[in-house]
Amino acid sequence: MATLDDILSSHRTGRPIVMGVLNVTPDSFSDGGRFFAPGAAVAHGRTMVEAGADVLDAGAESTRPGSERVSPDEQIRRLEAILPALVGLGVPVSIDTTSAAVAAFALDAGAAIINDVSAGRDDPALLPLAARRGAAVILMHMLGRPRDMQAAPRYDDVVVEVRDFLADRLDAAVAAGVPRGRCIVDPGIGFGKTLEHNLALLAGIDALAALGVPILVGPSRKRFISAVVGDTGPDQRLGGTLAAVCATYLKGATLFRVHDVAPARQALAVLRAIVEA
Ligand code: HH2
Repeated sequence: MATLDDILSSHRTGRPIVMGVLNVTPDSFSDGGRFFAPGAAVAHGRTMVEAGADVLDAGAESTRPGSERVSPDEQIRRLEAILPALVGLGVPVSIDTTSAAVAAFALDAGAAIINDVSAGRDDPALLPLAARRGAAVILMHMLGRPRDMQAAPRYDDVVVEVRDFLADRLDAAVAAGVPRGRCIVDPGIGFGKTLEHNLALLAGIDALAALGVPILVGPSRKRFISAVVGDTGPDQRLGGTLAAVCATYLKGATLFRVHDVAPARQALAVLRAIVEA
């Protein structure tokens, strides 16, 4: 079982960290509605911990392409029934939100990490909150907003632009008082990116290592997989998910946000054994 310190030093130790996705939403792209009821959500969290999740990422707002915003009050309403029980499972809990009010509520309930897909741009109070509360922060790249991000994403050099964006957001976090050692970066697979952009980022993930903080990737069940292999439903994308997890681990990513914890854990255990042989 990994501690928060294990997670934050994983880029130095090479320890692969599996983050299990828990969407408490009616509309998430791959598992919308399945874990909306509190009992089902907590049971799924327990199943993921038993399967080897090092951290659970709970979110109450879908960020799938085209999704609409969920108010902070409604996010808190969805989370209050489950967060204490999730924290009680004994692994660090991360809160997937761009709202400082929701993050503050989750930290009060025992969450340790704020996963902000806007990297502190949506709510100016979020990074100062993380600083005050000593929380770790995941800073993710996104071009545009979920409602319109897939309209026509354009980059001159996607790897360089994502790296520079994340360097700027790291500076913003540090300026707000969050120690660099409590930050994690994420290229934001599928957030304002075409297939070519996603593949270039997965292939070039080592360019982010120069930032000197752990790298998280979230390829799980995403649409780029069917863009490669032909149309498949989200729950038919495990093979593609594992390919992206393994390829990026070999290039320095150490945190993997996945829906299918046991297969990811097994793939990473074997991959690490091969690397160390
Ligand atoms: N992807 C999703 C949501 N949050 N957070 C980070 N840091 N990185 C990601 O790649 C990422 C994320 C989208 O996946 P999911 O939670 O399964 O779907 P939805 O946003 O529809 O709830």
